[in-house]
Amino acid sequence: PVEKHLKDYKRPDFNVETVELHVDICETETHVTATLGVAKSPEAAEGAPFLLDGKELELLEIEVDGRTLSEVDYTLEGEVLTLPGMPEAFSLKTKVKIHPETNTSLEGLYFADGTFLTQCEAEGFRRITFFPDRPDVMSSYRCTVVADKAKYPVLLANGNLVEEGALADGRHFATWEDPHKKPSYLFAMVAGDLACRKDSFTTASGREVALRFYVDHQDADKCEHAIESLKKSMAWDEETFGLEYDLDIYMVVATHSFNAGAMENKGLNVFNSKYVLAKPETATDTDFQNIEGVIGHEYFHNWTGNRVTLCNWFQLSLKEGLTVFRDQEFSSDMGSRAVKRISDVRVLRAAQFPEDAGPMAHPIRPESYIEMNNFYTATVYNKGAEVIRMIHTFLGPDAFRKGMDLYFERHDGGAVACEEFVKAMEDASGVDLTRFRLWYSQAGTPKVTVDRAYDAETKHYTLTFTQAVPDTPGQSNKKPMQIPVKMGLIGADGMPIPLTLEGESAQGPLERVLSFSANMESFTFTGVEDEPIPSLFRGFSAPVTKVVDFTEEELIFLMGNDPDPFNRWDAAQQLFADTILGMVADVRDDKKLSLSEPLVAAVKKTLTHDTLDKALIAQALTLPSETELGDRMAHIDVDGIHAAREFVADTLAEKLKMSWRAVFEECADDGPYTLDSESIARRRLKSLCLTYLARVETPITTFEAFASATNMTDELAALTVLSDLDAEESEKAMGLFYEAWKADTLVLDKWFMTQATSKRPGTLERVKALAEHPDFDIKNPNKVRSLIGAFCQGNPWHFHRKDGKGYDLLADTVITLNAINPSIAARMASGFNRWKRYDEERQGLMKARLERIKNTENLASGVFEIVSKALI
Ligand code: DPP
Ligand code: ZN
Repeated sequence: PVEKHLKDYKRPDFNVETVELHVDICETETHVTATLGVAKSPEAAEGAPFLLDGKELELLEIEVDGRTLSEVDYTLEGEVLTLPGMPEAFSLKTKVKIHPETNTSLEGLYFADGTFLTQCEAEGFRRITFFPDRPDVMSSYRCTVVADKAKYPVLLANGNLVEEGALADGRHFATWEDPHKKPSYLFAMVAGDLACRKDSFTTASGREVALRFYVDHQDADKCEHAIESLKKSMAWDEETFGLEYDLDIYMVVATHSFNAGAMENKGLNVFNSKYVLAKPETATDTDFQNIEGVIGHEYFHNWTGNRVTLCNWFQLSLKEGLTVFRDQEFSSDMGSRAVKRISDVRVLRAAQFPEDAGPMAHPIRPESYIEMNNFYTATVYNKGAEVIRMIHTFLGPDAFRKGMDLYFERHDGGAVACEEFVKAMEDASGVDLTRFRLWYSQAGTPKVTVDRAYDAETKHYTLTFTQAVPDTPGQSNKKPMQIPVKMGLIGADGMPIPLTLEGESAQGPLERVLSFSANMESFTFTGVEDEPIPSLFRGFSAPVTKVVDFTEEELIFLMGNDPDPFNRWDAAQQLFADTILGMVADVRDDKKLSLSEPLVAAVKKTLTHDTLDKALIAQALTLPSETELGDRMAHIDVDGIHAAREFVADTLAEKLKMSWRAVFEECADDGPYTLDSESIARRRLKSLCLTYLARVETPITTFEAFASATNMTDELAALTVLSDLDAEESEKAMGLFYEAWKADTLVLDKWFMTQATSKRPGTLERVKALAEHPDFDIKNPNKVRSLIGAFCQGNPWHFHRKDGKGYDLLADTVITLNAINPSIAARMASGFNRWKRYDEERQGLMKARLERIKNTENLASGVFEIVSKALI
């Protein structure tokens, strides 16, 4: 496999101005005729050939300007078609045969669950026709889809419908035209028998946009929330960024067979059905929130990604980091900002921090890749969004908006790099972002250590920050980053203290953003009457790990007094993590464990607080996961962490039994299900109480909660709690749940996942049995993620069994998937990425599995990239 490098990037020698596609779908083969209007670029080198990508295509015909080429006129080697000696401008026509009906990779044109559909990002278009399949080639598309009318009554492609009609033999066609130039990765087409839910949206300038949601007929009653979310997204982008939609129609197609979450194809989004379909009986509060977020995300791409696109794939974060930032802001405005921030940071810590500390660590703008699909990562997406957020923090909302306006003014219709975005922000605001740019080129999570010093005599308080950016593969001796530290100081009375820096004459504000960009830097505050407690990195103002020598008492103080809700939560998490990790050594030495009284009291105080947002209470009192705790240890002690965490949970359950019960009752509600923040918060806190209560009450009470649930949020919460219990009620509930929902594939994913993440003994054996269940399908990525993915990523204690059988399951799955769906295989293979963090015995077991995968015949390049990097 070849590695591609950012430093080798050159603009294309040939541009394709127009693309005319004719896609003739038959049951056992599909013919694609493409007519490309090509023009040589003025910068092209003398004699440069025209290069086109093609994968698994059977070339039937090839013509230039109406003349059929013979085999001496071109070469077709591997996945590249080379045409030498082309004129300045010409028309190229190719006809190829492809097989969507047997395409299990779910890239290019594929057939799944009765529908033909496409996924072209990043490099899927080359599986449909020969094309310079790179994002800096932008063209106008006209696409005609032909298929059997009875079987596939719905025929769609990007843009506007310009013609449709019947053909001989019961076939029909539809021609779509997209007036906006776009890169090939945004092409989409669909042929299927789908229900259509219609709505419309009137833009700020008064244009009416038709909204169309295409779903399976049986799912037609589950689109309401997605449609409302789309309308909210459209209005939000107009209000927040002055951005309107630009076509007369916006289509969304839902499929159960999809590699990723969703895809922003121009005017024709394709969605994983889990991010479209919902009603209270089948979807949880989290599902509803995710739908709103993903619908928003794909809609926002229309400007950040489609109108302004990428010049090459190394720049992926230009569209993804920015669009994640936009969807996070949208969700924050629709619900609770603090709760949204906490859940985003949880994701970052659970997925991105480990990635940044592992063999695949890369900057948000990677410098090389073997398989682009492997770089749709938490780093590019989530850390990328944090980088945009830091620019927002440094500039403030008004200057940030000016920067966005300038970015669109300069680059609308273009294919650009991350640099263009940073430059626009800099030019619009006058803020120098020179050092800040290191966030684009340096990988690794900076570790910031904070030392505190109070001088009672001078009333000076000094914070000294030290940063270390760890070495990552291919990068060492890094430069210090520019880090925004949003902070405040809190007095013993819980009141904020004015922040006057040394040398300032006027009294400072109560909160400020320090810019820390050296290896070590001190900030001295004057006029501080008594020693304060600092609240640092408020709202998680930078994607770093902070090390502050807070005592238990100080963390409890912050948990109860910090005016920043994010930091209250973070203090609670730090307190739990310190406590649990502090016990791991005692577990190893078989010592008796005990939980501190002040901690128990602090938990009780938070739990029974009568003015705090219930959602924040629930978040604060959710213990850090075993994975997250492991990540805080240099050498992960799987069994020690499990035992210590269970002990803390059991003890809190026992000691605060009455409170959990009282709050549980208080949160109960028999009214109809509503999706407002308050109701969501109430259900969340109720579920948390249930998890603690199940540790001390009989399984019958949990079963009753399950049986009496009237919505999926409560039902799944109870089922999840039951799934951990080694009791007959657990089996009984699983059986009832299956019987009730066996016709709904998305609900069955929850059934698989709940069993895969269970703490009960024998979970691995059950997962293996479930992989043989008639409702499991290795070809369906949602099923693979729900069962095998959930087990390997979300159940560390069982996955890391000492007999290596968990590892065997993962290796076997990767090898099977390698031949079916390489992109999902690669993703699964990354489950071994942290292998060096475990004890020697486990390291040996995982290494052997990695080697077994590496030695598989016909290993896909993406899987090769993951396992070979892991083995270095
Ligand atoms: N571009 C897509 C998204 O993130 C990824 N498939 O929305
Ligand atoms: Zn995206």
